[in-house]
Amino acid sequence: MSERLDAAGVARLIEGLPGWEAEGEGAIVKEFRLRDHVEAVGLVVRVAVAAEVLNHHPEVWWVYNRVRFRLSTHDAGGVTEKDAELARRIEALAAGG
Ligand code: H2B
Repeated sequence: MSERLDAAGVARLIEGLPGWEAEGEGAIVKEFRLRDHVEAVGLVVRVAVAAEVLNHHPEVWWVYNRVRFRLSTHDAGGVTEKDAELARRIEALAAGG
């Protein structure tokens, strides 16, 4: 199991992840605004596949063209390197990669 980051560790992590915010020490979140609903569907499905590959799954809030991902490692009770990896993957997918 990955170890949970403390507040300083979470702060360092999101420095390298533009637009991501810490929700205390417990989670990191980012909301994406896509061109339209279909673009949002595409991002959600790509992230779902990536999450399955990584065996690490985001919470997803989704309304029309807005998608918000909340990442936390339940097993560790906070943010870990697994969340960092998934956030980096989400960034790449949102950028079209
Ligand atoms: N996703 C997240 N976000 N946190 C977890 O602790 C987690 C997960 N655990 N996906 C995984 C699956 C676990 O349930 C399986 C058994 O490895």
